[in-house]
Amino acid sequence: MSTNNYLSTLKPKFKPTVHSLGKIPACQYKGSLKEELAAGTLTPAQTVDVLEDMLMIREFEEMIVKLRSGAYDACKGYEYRGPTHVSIGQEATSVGCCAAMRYDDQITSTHRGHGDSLAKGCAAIRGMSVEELKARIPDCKATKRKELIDAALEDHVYRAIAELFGKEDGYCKGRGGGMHIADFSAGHLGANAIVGGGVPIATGSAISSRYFKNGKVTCCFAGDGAYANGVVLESLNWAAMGQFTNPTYAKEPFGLPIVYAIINNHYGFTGRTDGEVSGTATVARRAAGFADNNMHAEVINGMDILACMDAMRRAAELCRKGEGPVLLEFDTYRNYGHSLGDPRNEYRTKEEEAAWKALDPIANFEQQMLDNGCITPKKLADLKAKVADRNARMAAKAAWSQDPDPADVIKYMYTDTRVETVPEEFASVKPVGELPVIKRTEDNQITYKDAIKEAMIEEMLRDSRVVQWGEDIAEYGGAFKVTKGLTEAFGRDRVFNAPISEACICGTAVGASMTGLRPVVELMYMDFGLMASDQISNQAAKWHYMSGASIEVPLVIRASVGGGKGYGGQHSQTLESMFAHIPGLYVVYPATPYDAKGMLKSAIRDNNPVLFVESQIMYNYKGVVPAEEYLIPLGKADVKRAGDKVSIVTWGPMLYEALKAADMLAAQGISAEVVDIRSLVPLDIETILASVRKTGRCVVASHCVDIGSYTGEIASRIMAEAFDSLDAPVLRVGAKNGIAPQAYSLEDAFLPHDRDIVAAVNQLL
Ligand SMILES: Cc1ncc(C[n+]2csc(CCOP(=O)(O)OP(=O)(O)O)c2C)c(N)n1
Repeated sequence: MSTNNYLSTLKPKFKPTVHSLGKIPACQYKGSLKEELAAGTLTPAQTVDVLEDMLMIREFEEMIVKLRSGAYDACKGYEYRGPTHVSIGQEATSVGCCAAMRYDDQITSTHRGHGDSLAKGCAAIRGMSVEELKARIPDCKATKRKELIDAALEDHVYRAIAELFGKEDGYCKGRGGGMHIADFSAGHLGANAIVGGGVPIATGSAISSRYFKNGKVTCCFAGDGAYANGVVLESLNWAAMGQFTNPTYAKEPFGLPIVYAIINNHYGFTGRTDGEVSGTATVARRAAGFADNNMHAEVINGMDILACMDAMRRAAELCRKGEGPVLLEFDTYRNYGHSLGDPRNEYRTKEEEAAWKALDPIANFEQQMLDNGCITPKKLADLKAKVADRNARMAAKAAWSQDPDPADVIKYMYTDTRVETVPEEFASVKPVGELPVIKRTEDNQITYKDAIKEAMIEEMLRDSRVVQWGEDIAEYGGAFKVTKGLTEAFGRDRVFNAPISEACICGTAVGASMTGLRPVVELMYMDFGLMASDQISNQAAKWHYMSGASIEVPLVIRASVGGGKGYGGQHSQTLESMFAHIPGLYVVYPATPYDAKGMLKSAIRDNNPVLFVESQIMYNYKGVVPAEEYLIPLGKADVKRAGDKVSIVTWGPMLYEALKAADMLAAQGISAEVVDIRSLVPLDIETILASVRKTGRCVVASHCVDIGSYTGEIASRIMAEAFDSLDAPVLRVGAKNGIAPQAYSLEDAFLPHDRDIVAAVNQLL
């Protein structure tokens, strides 16, 4: 094995000193439209564009307000059902940020994200080439750029309203709705209804940009309320970690190209961030806790589009130079309440609202445009009429457009694609060091752990998009040494240490996988997956469906189960049943070294998110594993032992108990068939049913605690689909409905054994 290139010596430093937290500038923009025009940073035509975009957003959200009271004439009779989180008052921030970025840069947004979505789409469309525009709106016959842009903007409003209305023509085919709207073709990586949920995703997309060196910046919009949430703070820590910039670790130091754009409208749902539910006067001060340069933090007047554009321009430039991450706090206001059901009077005053309304970002910018000759009063009136008319026509068209077919309710849950052929640019992988040697016995046996490592080596050699992160997985090789040697072989850009943040380990993988990487991430113990349950269950599992299949999330989460080692209640749980309950995820649990290698390779090539469960007690189990390439498809059970009197259906380490039980039953003259399902989702129910139809009796066994176990799901399907073949009810064997204890005597009593399976079979017979 090659030596570790990444070692540096830590010296004790106990000299008395005082750490300075530095300064965070606020509202320093001193420019004016006149100066921007004179400097050429803005042209009169661009001012019209950004004004049009702000008007489009205002019109869109006022439509929602009017729809609620039945006062929107354009689609009279249409009843809007859905959330009403409007961002009226915040338009300068959305449009200013998006207009100041490159058109192919990326954003993530929030439940209050109509403004961000519309702004990003507009900015992307305005930056597209004629060819890109034609590809976006193939039915449009126009050829001139200006006409194509107008048509694309109209289509943009239409598809955004259609999504809000839950229509098939919407950006996400009505599966996402306004709170989960996304348009990946315009760099919009999704709005998120989980407060803070999109922040690690944005961070992951910046990992992709850094890795691919594509110059893209991600702007992560999130509210002030979100900055109380753990996963958001964990994301800041992640983005700022030294590993990306410290030459000890980074061959080419380059900070993550991400701008955390805090939309500080001063309220969470109703809780006031400054002075009530946080202890700092500015949210931007959070940055001081994560990076010695305060992440270049600034507070910006978010009511002034010029200040927003100026800040975002500078921030994106820093990111493109490798000096990210950057944190910008946009001080702004939401004129309405949390939603239209919120009357606001319990927690804020009319005076306050009036003071902010006087700073209305649209009215003020219009005035500056008039003052500086960017627009005439007549042209301004025409522009407003054009925007209102376009929105109204598109709303009417959307309201009466086609609803998704109820028969398609679970269409798009999974994708059936995988990487059959690696594109050439990713296929020629040269390791940067020696590959770890996998030790084989004379009869070609290797350990389960090495089988996993061999799969990873093969897949990393095959496809440079396969990258890994997890706690301590670099030189140390992970808590169980599964990744030992991979950093030396492939470099720190491809195998790096994660901070202790399971939510970010999984959440960044989601963002990275949406933007071209194929991450394989490690959860040291499956129990810690609960820390990441939002990112696994609400994000990884749902984005393919919620986006109407416009994005795939090809990632693998390797989760290691500690049960059976005397590690007690928080390091021993077998939780695959819980995750199998979440539609959108694949959940697999191979039990043999042969299956582990073949299935991990399939998981890495698959374009669905896969939870790949491993067991620590099996890591040193040996089995014959060909050194050559082979794949085992996900969702295929394997009959590990044939029999005809009873079926034992199982997975994971319980397979070994089932095989011992089958031996014990054979001694009693009972022939047991052992079916290893290998994959919970997708489940190969046919192989199970075929076995049960042959034997007429079945015991389903696993290490999961019985209550809510997937064994119950399998038992109920057998009873529903093979009832006529059954000679007895299906029985289940699992761990006791308790908490894994540390004491050996107790853990032994807690976990299910061969004897429990034998007892169940005897009961059946
Ligand atoms: C994790 C989570 N907790 C609570 C909620 C309910 N909720 C929706 S919006 C919101 C307030 C969010 O405040 P902020 O991030 O400042 O955004 P704003 O609504 O002000 O735009 C809350 C508590 C949620 N959607 N997600």
